[in-house]
Amino acid sequence: MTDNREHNDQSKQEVELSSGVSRKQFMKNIGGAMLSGGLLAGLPLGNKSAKAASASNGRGRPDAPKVDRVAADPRDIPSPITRNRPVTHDITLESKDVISEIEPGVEFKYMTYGGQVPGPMIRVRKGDKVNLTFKNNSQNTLLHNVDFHAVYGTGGGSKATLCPPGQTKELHFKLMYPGAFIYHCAVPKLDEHIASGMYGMIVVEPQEGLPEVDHEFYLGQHETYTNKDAGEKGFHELDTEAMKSEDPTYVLLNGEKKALTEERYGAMETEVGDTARIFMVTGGPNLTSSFHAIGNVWTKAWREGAIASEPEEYVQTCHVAPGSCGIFEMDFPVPEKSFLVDHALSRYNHKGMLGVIKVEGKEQPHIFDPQS
Ligand SMILES: [Cu+2]
Repeated sequence: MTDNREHNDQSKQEVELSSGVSRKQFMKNIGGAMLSGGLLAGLPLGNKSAKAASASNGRGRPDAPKVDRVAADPRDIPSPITRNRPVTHDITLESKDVISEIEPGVEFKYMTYGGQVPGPMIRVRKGDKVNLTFKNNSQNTLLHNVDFHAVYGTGGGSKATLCPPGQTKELHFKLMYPGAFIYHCAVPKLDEHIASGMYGMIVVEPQEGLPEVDHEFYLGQHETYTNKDAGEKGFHELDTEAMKSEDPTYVLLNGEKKALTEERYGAMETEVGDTARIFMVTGGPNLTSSFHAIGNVWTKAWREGAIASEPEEYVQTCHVAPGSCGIFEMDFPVPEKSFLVDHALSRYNHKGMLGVIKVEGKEQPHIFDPQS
């Protein structure tokens, strides 16, 4: 009886979470659909496009709902877990193809989980069970599925969830080990699907929970390969030749160029004296992030999201490999704008990879005194 009630309480939370995302996305789709249509025909081709056009398969601009934003809100994640008993979660994950902008004027067909990049963060506790419903939206055109690195079993569930458009599949699993893990699409052309945005994170908290912090932020890096130059206006198609050469057009944090900065949707905000935890997932499909906070340091770092291990302390730059995650804690002793970059810096300088944490508060000249 008690078990049942716990199950129901938790189910309700999860269902509200998933339907909230869907509702928000639905409204975006409606708004976007009214604004979209035939905007980009007839623009001149740059060097890269001219070259790529001759090799193009001629698909052109595909038909998918237009949305204004795919960048996941880094604060829109489930709360830390405080319970001390296992529960069962009913979780629905839906794949959605959408057209959106990598940067203003640059359209791309994203494949997503839940209409956002990275896909919704799932948060559970070691020992919990999940009843997963995977839905492939009926407006999609391709097979999709989910491979959870948090799960023991064939393909991390990718075979069990393989699903044509308009259908749903179910998978039941138990979380046997703690950590932060990627989930991603794993169909035969999996590199194309991940380069189009199909990845997210499942956090399996250890039974003792996570240390208390003032803020948590959810970030994902992936790179995409298009048939036009970065910044060239128009519809960009995925360029499989560039992908095979691992020569990306864009390297992106939360799916769009400089999404989490003041010039787009706003920086992440903290105050002097606060602490923050960053959940970082690298989708790839090919590039390893050299993740670094300019003007700051990872106070604690759990590489690979291996939260059962002791953290390393005061780490400057951490590799987050494709198909992996990192958990990083930060202190903010002085006011600043900390730039989160991939320290392979051409990815920041030329390919769009940047997020900003704004730290507000009183200057602390005994720690940092710029004398100006
Ligand atoms: Cu897929």
